[in-house]
Amino acid sequence: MFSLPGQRNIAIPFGALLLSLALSVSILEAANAKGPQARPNIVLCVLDDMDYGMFGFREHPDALTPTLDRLARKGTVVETCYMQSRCAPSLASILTGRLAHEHGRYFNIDETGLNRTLDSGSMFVGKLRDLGGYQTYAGGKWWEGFGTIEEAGFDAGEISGNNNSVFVRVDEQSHLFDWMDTLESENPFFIWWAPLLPHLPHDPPQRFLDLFDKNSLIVPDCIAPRDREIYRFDQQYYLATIAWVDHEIGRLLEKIREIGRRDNTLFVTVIDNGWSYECEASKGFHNRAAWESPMILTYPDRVPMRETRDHLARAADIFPTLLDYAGITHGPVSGESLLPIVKNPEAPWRSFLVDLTYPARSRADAPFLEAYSVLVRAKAWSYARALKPITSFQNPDNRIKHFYTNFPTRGLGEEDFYRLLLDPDERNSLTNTSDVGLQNVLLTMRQVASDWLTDAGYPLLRPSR
Ligand SMILES: [Ca+2]
Repeated sequence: MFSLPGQRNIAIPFGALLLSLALSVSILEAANAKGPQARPNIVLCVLDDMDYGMFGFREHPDALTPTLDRLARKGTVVETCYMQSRCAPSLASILTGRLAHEHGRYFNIDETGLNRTLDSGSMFVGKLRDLGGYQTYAGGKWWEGFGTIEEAGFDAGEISGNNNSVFVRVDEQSHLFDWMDTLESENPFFIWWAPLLPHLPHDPPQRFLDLFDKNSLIVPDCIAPRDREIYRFDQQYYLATIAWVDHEIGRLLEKIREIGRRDNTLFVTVIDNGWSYECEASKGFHNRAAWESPMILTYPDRVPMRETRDHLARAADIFPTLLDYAGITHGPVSGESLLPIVKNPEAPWRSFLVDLTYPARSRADAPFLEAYSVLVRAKAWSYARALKPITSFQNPDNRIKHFYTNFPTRGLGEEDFYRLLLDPDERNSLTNTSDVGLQNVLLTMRQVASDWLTDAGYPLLRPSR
């Protein structure tokens, strides 16, 4: 049995846990549904490149997120959802219920053709449309290798590739709202709501900048005196961009109310990957600031209000969760439906998760598929091991670098190990600890990582083109 000091001991044998992951099937909350009218409308809101701490409900000193705070109050917040460290593998895990080494979309920038194109039948959207009678819309970030969004399961949409979208940033959702006015009332709808916000460039309308007094923003101690002024400038624009997307989520909720569908709508919000001006490296690395998001679920009378869950969720859980609420069965995936723990926090659940961090860009001359590192996350602990030398020279166009943080470097085999209750920002690695208890935890994490790599068949051969 896998258990670690300082965390709730969930009695799931490791083998049984893997078996349950492999055989995950929908619990069919809505199994008694008599027809498509009984299924909930679903909105999946995917924020792009946001700091997982910059919410009012997380008591960030300066963030203004009244809409998201209201959603958190009116629903359940799963506090720790591990996504991926970059957009492409994260979005594909959301869509397929699989991890990156299973779905094959590893890289944001793929000039060598190593990313696989997702099979349209592997994504939940088509199941909602074809099996659940959903009317489906894709807004914003969609770059999953498809020629058309119809093949992926959408009826309509306004999408972008890897560039600034019109959706929300420019059109204030007018295309989506016009589509919502045409919805058939007898059938549910699904909206993939993924504007490129609060992604760079941070160029919000002036009225959102005016919400913040640059000179009164809190500056973390880690910011050097010479950098404090530029930090305040950048942070004001980032905060204002977050306030902008929060405002647009509020407009979407108002539109759902206007068409009379709010009471039967499941609204799920996550971040695709981290991004921060603060003290830690984020996007692209194997730390919490890169991988972690809260997940906010609201569904009047169906998801508990003002509750939190400390269970470890992951991006791949979204696929079975949404289909579970929709009452649609599916084949085995690696994610697990969150519905049981949303209903009952005592329900059995995973006690750790493992994944790989990939570079931003594929490399033609690599004999194997490259991964920077393997990571293991338990409630109270995090661990990572470099699977290749990580240098600041890799992927120079996409390393995380701003005035404070360069992309971190690690030697081959170098480990990070943090006790999160005492060190939530992962600053003091305990890999050389002399404490026997901590050494035992480290040995366990190390073994979990090694066993997972063996099971996954690492090193992963390059897929054939
Ligand atoms: Ca992103």
